[in-house]
Amino acid sequence: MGYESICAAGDHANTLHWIKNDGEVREGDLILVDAGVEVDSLFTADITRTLPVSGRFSDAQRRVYDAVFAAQETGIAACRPGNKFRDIHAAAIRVIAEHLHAWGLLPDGVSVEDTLDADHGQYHRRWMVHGTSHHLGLDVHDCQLALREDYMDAELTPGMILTVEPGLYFKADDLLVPEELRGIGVRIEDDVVVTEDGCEVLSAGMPRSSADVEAWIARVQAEARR
Ligand SMILES: [Mn+2]
Repeated sequence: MGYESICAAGDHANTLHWIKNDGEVREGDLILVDAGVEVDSLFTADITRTLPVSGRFSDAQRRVYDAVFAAQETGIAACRPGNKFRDIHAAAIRVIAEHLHAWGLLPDGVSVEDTLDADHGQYHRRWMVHGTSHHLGLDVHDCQLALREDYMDAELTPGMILTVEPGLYFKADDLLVPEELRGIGVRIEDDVVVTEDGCEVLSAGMPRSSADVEAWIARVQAEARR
């Protein structure tokens, strides 16, 4: 294992580093699995999938999942030479903010631009509490002590390996969101290598969209029954 796996069902997914990995796995809940294999070279992967325990997302779960997926797709599209590391988060968090705004979760009168304002906004951070990316290598958070100009403010260059992992987290006791969203925590994390003209998703072999995840679970369950 590349790091302590996080296996969090239901509301436990809303605790960012649920490494106790206990709790019931209930039909109708989601289970978030953040795990990576370290290979003989000592380099590690860092991948998260959020799966519906029943095999099918509920409408509310799918709405949250698809929002996170859209944010991730936008973040991945920002992984290209010429962009800065921090542009990945900026691209993904805008999509998250747009969805929260469309769902009416931002305070009255707060626009997407308002919440994205670094000094006077950031209302969305209640539900997306971490960065979208980190470098990945020998350490799961590789070079995390690097200076700002060498990390957050640095330009992406071919060969860099990064994670892209937006999420949305609605705690079971969060009275600011509709009841149907409470207890839903979703993160989707993939590993990409920056190429000459964009990036390649190294973990694309594992289904990512909600429809592909459902088809994946159905396939595994059918094989298990055989
Ligand atoms: Mn990660």
